Amino acid sequence: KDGDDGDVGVKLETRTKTKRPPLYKVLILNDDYTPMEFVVHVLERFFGMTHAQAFEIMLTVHKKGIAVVGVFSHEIAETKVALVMDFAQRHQHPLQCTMEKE
Ligand code: TYC
Repeated sequence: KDGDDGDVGVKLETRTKTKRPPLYKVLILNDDYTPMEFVVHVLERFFGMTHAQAFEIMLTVHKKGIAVVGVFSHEIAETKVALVMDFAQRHQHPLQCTMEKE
């Protein structure tokens, strides 16, 4: 006897946990040269903020040095960063925008 009775086990449970894709924070950094109005415009234009929201976040960045302006999938975050960096560069402002895994 080898202890193998030939019973074929049947898996009764299946995975119910669905893996969600990681999210990324998009951050705006302070600098000494980019005009406040330009940053407010960027936040309205690329992040759908109202003027009041945009002004508040801009002031937070101005005072604290950095702030999260949105949380997105990798592809959307990458696109936002590229659009903001391109827009700032075209207007010759040193504004920096980056992303980081949440
Ligand atoms: N510090 C800039 C100024 O005094 C304003 C500013 C705010 C720049 C936020 C960048 O992400 C920024 N003109």
